Amino acid sequence: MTSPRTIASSLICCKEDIGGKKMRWRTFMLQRVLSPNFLLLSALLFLASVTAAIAQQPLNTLLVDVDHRPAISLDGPWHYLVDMTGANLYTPQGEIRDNTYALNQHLDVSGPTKPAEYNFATAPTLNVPGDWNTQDPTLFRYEGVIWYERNFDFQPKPGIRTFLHIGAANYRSHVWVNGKRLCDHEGGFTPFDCEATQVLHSGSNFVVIAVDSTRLVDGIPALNYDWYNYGGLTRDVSLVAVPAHFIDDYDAHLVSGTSNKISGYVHVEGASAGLPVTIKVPEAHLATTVTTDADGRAAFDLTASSLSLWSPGSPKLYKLEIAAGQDTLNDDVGFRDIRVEGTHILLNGKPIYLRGVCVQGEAPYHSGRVYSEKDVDTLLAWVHQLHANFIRLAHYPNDERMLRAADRQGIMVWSEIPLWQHIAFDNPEVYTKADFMLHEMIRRDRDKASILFWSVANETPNNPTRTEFLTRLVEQAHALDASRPVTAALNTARLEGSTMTLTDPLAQVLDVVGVNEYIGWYQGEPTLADTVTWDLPQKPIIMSEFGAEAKAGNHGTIARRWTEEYQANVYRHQIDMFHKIPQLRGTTPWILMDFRSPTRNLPLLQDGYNRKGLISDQGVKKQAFFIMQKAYEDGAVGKPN
Ligand code: GCB
Repeated sequence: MTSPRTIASSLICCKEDIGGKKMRWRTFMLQRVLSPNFLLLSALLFLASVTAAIAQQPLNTLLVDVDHRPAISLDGPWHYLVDMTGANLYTPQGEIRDNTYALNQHLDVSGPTKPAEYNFATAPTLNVPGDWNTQDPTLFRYEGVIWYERNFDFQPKPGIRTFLHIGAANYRSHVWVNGKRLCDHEGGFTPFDCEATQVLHSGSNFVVIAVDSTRLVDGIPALNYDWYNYGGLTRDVSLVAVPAHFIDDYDAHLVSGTSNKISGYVHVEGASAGLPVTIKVPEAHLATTVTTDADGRAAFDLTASSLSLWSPGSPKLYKLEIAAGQDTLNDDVGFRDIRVEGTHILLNGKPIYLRGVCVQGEAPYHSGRVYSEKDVDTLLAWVHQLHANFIRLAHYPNDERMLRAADRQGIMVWSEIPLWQHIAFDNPEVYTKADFMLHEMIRRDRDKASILFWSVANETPNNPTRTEFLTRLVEQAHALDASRPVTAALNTARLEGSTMTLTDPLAQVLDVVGVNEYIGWYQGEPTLADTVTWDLPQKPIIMSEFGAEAKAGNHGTIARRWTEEYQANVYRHQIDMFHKIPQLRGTTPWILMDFRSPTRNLPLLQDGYNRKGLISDQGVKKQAFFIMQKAYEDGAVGKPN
């Protein structure tokens, strides 16, 4: 059943052109309070025509390439108040309150007229970015609402629009600036922007963000998942200044099958027909000027005399410069061609094998959400040491730093939305949310050459409702980005006799099929891998998960579960098995590093961590790491390329 809280949010969070290429966004901006009259009107409008109702809401655009724009960082200490019952955020019906926390920042708590029992100014602080669970021991297992607040000085400039950019907040967020409700957002791993131009003033301003990490039946992910529900403002927060009309979306990709043709588009928010847009790649001596159409969109084509194509061995990035009206935007982009031909994956026209590993966004050594260059560098250094060239970012879009680093370091990436196992596929609102998350992921990261595939889901049940839902989502991913293959990880292969057969119809709509299997851990003995044969679709296959748990330093015979020896033995048998799958084009063992999970509580062995890492959360490499490393190094798995 849909919770009232979620109905409220889905009513106000919509976008204009779900299927189209235009991709304009409306974060639900409520500068009006939810008065009964307003709610009634909204409901009537909604019933009459969702599209018409949405069209009347103010437009809010998702910014892209934010790390290349001038910005005022709002990272650092924010005051916080814990709202355990959510009573200050939600009405008893689950709607957002016209509440005082957001309005009354500076309280005279001892005065006669204000009986307030809270005060941000004297409240403790949490660091942003950062999850709250690892910053305050009393919040370690907290799931619920926390109110964040901070002051900032600001000087508005004429003709400049200012957006509050939130890199990610888990799971739902409600934003006020100077007491005015600006926007709300659902989804813990993608960015959102609230336009604050109208509410900012000279001098001291304040922002209040209520973040609710409560898991929802109709959330994505839903109630149960195998990673820690880190709550809070987990990624950077900033104020981003742009001119009145600005570049809010663009694409520049190598035309498939060529080595020197670039094609793309630029969209200028607020522009109409006839605005000149200049696109340059100076190092390749490329420049063109095109003009926007009535929707503010300008398509372009460029032909270079030659280009150094991006690849793991040569991760060449070019400076891309875009100018449109008053706005300029730079980016560092690689050009490469990724496509599927028969059972092959071709990078720049050549077949590749993806020597990969799955990676969770869990910080090495100190746990918590990854948000720093240091954490990213530690994780990617281990990926290189493994002789891997590919990471499956399971199960959600990572901090943008991870993708930038992958671009620079030549590591290829599978990027996924957190549609994990049991999702309310029969709920149309959940489809809308999934579609939003897919758009947000593609919009933020389409400029990253490292990303080879978009993944729409992990381990979903094989039934018609799920298949219809995900088929639509795959079509959507293709419509939004025709330059990348689409994948998903399936765990629906079944053992019949000695054959693992995958008949899941979802595989038919995927370009690349991910197969998760745990022979030797959840299924049979490790030696089952020796006798099993695979009946898989004639498409490129990636073994997107396999492995076993072991606590680093726990030793014993290969027959003893939880030991490094047992885990290593599972890997040996898996590696031998891979030779029996002719269309295997990649392997991503589960997982690079042990990670926190609420369901992994076996004392002395798990203690709150999923221990399938090749490396412990404290950076200790287990025997399986070296098995996989050798297999990748000497080509026992995947031919070096
Ligand atoms: C899976 C899931 C992954 C889990 C893993 C496990 O199949 O995709 O999220 O963490 O198995 O360790 O059980």
